[in-house]
Amino acid sequence: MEEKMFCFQCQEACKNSGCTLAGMCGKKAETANLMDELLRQLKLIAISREPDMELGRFIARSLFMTVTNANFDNAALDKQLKQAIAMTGNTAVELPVGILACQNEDIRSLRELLTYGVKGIAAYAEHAAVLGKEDMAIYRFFFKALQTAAVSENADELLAVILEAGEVAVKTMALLDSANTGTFGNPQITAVKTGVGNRPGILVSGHDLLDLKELLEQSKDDNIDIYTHSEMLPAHYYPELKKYPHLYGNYGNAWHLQSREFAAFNGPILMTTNCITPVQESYRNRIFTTGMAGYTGIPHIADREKGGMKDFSAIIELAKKCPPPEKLEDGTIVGGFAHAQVLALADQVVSAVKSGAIKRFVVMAGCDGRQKERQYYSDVAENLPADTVILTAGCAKYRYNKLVTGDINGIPRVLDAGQCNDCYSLAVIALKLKEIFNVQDINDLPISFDISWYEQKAVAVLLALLHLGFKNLRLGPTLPAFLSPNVAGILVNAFDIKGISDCQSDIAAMMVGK
Ligand code: SF4
Ligand code: SF3
Repeated sequence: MEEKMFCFQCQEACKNSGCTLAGMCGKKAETANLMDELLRQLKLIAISREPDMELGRFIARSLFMTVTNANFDNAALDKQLKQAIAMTGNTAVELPVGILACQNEDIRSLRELLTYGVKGIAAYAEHAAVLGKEDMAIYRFFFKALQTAAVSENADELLAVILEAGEVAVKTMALLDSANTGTFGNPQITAVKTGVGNRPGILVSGHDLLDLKELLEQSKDDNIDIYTHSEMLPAHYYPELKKYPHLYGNYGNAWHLQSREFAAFNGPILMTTNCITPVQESYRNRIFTTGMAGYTGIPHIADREKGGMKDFSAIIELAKKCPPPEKLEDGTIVGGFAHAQVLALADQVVSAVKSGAIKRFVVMAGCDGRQKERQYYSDVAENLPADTVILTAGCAKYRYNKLVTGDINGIPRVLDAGQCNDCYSLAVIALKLKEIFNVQDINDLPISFDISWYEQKAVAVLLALLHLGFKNLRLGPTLPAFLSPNVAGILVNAFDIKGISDCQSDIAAMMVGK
């Protein structure tokens, strides 16, 4: 059958090869092709224009729209494409459309690895920009990376820019960390309820904390509750958000269970970023998008005017007419272990390591997904010896954050730093431990990595970890389809990246630092 589209940017690419008729994520061919056009046009902007703040921000927002499960709205993509065409300067360069236009599979693989890393960085840069923090050096890198991904036929040159993307990813996550903590305070240890109250609720998903803050402010006198979903869970850890008594709790799990959980929620749902999945009839008339998220036929809350707030009144008014959420579970999740909080506990952590009470930290950060192979991550978490501590960030945590309980001398066995971008916090913690324990090589610390990935932010985080010198990472549940055998070989040789095997073998290997 003739291919209608080609996309292999996420872990759920069809047959771990590529989606060619429609996306496993629900992306239609028309949407995929619009995204290809948009990407081509962004590359032409990078080739034909000098970088500036306005163009940098436009590129960041446009790339964010093409991240997996962020935007399925063809009209919004078409509008963005038209703006991109208007912004493009004069150039004699003619670029073909689409990934497969590059015939050499290794060059294609390197170009796409770079492009996906930059998409992830762009999403984090946009989150920081929303909070007033922008860095021209990051935007300048977008130009360089897009130019290189567009035209370079040179594997060494592409590899060099891919490694630079890791450095820029660290810089961008640091910028976002300072934007988040500067605006909302440093995350604190917090127990978050997973049950429900008896008032109507609004469910907020995605990663945009400012959207949540403005919604909390606008709804504080309306006798309704606000719940977080998936990657919004860490909002509860921030002082400037947890101070609202009607921020009730967290509802449901990671993104891929949303169709069942949104149906049961009964009230309005706000998707602030990825990950939205095909909208079901049961909640079609009460789901909204905002920011770079979008979905055809679903109301979109407009951007804020400079200095103003978004207007969430339509969602709040709808909530008042809805029944309270149906109870899915009843318990608590403890989190808030970002770098400031963990470093405040540094003495406790160091003495637990020195006494042998903590034998090893296992970083199990990243994304969750629907493939049954991801049961591996629950199994690993559950079967890790009792003297290990799991460091996590991102929606991967839902595989085990209600499963693994208990503590080691008061230090919880699962330390949740926050959203996927808060992997930065995990790196800061590791670098601090390196200093405290006075080891030469960060890989000599008792830390293992068992990372799960799904979308392109995870690619940016992976490149960031490689830049920071971490080696010997496990990456699963499958290695990316966009890595050609040769490019995968380069990563394996240079960084000891490996796929996952079975739970018991991987645990045994990790416990001896392999
Ligand atoms: Fe397929 Fe993933 Fe691309 Fe969606 S984002 S079309 S699931 S590869
Ligand atoms: Fe999750 Fe989509 Fe990646 Fe932010 S919400 S980690 S998958």
